[in-house]
Amino acid sequence: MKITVLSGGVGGARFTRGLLAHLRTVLPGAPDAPAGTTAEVTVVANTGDDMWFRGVRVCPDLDTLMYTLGGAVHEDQGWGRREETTRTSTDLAAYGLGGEWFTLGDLDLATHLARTELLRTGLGLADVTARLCRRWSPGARLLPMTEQEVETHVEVDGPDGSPVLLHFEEWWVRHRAALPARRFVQVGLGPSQPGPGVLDALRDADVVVVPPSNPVVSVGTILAVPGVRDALRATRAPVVGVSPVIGGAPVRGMADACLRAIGVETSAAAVARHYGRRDEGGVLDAWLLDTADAAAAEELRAEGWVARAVPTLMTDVPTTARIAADALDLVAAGR
Ligand code: GDP
Ligand code: FO1
Ligand code: CA
Repeated sequence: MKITVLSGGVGGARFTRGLLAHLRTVLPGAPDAPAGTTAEVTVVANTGDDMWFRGVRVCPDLDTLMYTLGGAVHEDQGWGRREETTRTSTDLAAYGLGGEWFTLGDLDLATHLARTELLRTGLGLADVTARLCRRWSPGARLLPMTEQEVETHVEVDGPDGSPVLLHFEEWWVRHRAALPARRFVQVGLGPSQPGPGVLDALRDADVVVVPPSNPVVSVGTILAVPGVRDALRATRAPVVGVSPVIGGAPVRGMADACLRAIGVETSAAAVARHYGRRDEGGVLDAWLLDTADAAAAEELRAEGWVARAVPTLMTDVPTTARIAADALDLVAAGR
């Protein structure tokens, strides 16, 4: 079975880790494995958060995926390396170059240096990512949504009221998404193309999962790459989404600020309607949401959605494996 996941950073990475754990229980050799079961997971990752910083290329969502699936992530933080130190960034700050709001950990820096060196040899980001993943064996194929430099910027009010564009990371990390966003702009999107393997991964999938990732600046950015939304709409595979909103809150992070900027309410039903159903011009066939939103599930079903409410808090890997199993089960009937 081929499964393709469209992922941002922490939410998508944790979900995919659970998905892989679930698949290990149904693969050959596992106690309850149906004969001949194989699974191949491809993750199409958002690269809109990427930026050049201190001369190196930083790819937050790809690295969060790589570290989480490779067992190296800083678990409490959700991103970056476990047992990380920040001596280099602290020392750099003494030069007063600015940009001290963004910290590159000492171990994490090795990843950015390796990536930058490989990019400089002329390799594309897909090959570079595959090369970095050789070290971490994430158990899934990680594909950048595009190899071009598409970077999300946020338009905010400048001091004199005129619009100012900030890189997404500056808005998110430095300002904690507290500056009201007028809109998101994906700089470089127009001429960009899906990365190698992305369209094939959507076309050839048996199931596509939209995990509980930020619907605006993670999944929304992937869908905005020319050709991706159409490929998702055209795939024969069922597309199931998992709500990143529980009980009107984004669980962790500031995704509500992103939803507000595009005029979408922070609720599981509103996010489902924002993605839309494929039979109505959207991208989803089914929606898994939390038991806290059972009433919303009922409402969506009355509108014709395939929707189910289950516990969706990704507290640990076994619990997340259960969520992944529920997502696959929701669309299994049509497979
Ligand atoms: P980011 O790139 O690190 O912001 O990560 P993603 O875009 O992949 O996902 C972030 C979103 O995941 C958050 O805004 C939350 O809405 C959602 N999320 C995080 N943890 C959970 C969880 O345990 N359960 C659910 N349902 N959603 C979660
Ligand atoms: N998040 C922070 O809140 N502060 C940081 O200094 C920071 C540095 C950083 C470096 C590399 C990396 O891959 C991620 C990093 N993050 C940091 C997390 C991250 O950039 C954001 O949480 C996501 O991009 C939001 O989706
Ligand atoms: Ca992200």
